[in-house]
Amino acid sequence: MIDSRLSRVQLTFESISYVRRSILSVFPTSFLDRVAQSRITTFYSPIIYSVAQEHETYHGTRYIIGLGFSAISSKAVLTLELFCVSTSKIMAPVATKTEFEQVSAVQALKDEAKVFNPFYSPSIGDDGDADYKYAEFKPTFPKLSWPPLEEQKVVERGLFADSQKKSLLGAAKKVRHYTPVLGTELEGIDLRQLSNTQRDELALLVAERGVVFFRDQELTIHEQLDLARHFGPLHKHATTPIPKNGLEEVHVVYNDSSRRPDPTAFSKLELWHSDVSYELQPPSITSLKVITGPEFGGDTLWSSGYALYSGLSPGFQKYLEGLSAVHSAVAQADGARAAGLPVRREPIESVHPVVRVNPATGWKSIYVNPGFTRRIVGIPKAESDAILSFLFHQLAENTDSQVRFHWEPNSIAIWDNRVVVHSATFDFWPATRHALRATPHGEKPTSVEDYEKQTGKVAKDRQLEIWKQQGVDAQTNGSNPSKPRGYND
Ligand SMILES: O=C(O)CCC(=O)C(=O)O
Ligand SMILES: [Fe+2]
Repeated sequence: MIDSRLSRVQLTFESISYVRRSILSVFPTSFLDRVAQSRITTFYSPIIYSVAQEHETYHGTRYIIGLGFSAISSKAVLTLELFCVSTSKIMAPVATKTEFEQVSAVQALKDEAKVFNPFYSPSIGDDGDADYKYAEFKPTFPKLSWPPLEEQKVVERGLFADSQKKSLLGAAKKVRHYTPVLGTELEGIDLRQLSNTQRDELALLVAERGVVFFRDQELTIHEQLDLARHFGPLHKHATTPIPKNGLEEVHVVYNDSSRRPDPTAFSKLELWHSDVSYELQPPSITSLKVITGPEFGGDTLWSSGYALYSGLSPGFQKYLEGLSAVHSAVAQADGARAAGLPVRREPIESVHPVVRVNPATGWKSIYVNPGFTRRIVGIPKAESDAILSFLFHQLAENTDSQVRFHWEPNSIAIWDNRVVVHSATFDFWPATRHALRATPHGEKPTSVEDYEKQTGKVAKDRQLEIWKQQGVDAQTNGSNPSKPRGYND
């Protein structure tokens, strides 16, 4: 129903009562009469839009002013929007004016927005918003054709790092661990200024902590790509959008009010993934920078494959260490084609070890993910289904081994796709959220057996190593099966 959004102003107020006073001082009472006044004083839902007034300014066109309110704890955000709606599109017949006035702007937005499955990164119409600060980074899907990827040389930078990471951690104002298992924020670091020594230490820190966060990062996408190149040759995604400026190594994440997540099209479980794990050399130290984001919502979660491994019984760990699984790009490519989008490189399927060893840490991690892992090979299908389902649910449901990050514009997360899976949230529609990813290839995933043969070292369980360092004499899981189980209360 909305032909175009003419303008949008967002103001943040210290309190809700101040919003009310401001509205009263700006708008005539006749205007406010049309807005449900009770809503202004008592709104509980995060966003309430009310269509407030209409004008017939010129032939066939109505202007509608939409008022949006959102409340975040003690702060209040007021959004004023001017929509342009052509009368031909307004539901006919319009029974009464009162009825028309009750059409909420949210409904209008819903009618207008395409629903989408976020897993397939569908196309987005160009809204001609050339004034948008990051217009050159909006998504596009050029019809390109790339050959299959060949084996690439990767040098593990984490192996060059000092184990104490003094150069990097010493430069940080604060090192803030989010959970014992994963997620660390470094404050006071400017990623543009890192020396190669600090970059190597960052590689090791990310391999250890799974994901590392930075805020207020001014680095450009070119600088972000340069940093990624330090860790490995850059990956180009076969189906997801690149920015309009043509940088083929950049994966664009973009959603705005014109598209709304379709809850019937995907499950939260399948959204958990490790990026492009179907590649022969899936990514290692990957970065995502949010350039535009909602004030609240749009968080991303990561879940630790090290912790998943550590939480299993020794017999099951050993069993999984001998298995491999198929990771497939086929569904992603099919989804792109079904949406009428180009597939720039033919989809592939790769077989990777179910337990892989991170070469920087020597720690073992479960390497399967709901997004792309389809089948454990060499065992009955039913057994594969049951094991994968169990592992997927552990990744998605074990909140003790997850971390959740709330982004601000210029936040950057750098994660090790070899040892964590991640999942975005889609709770922020109709706000705009825009992010850019740089993705270096890692090594071909290494099984425990191959790692131990190649390095002469014994691959380790992260949790046991940490307990050992702390002097804790911990029993391995399931070593005392006769112990009675506790109950919830
Ligand atoms: O939007 C996000 O937070 C993450 C999207 C994603 O999975 C990715 O870019 O790898
Ligand atoms: Fe991802």
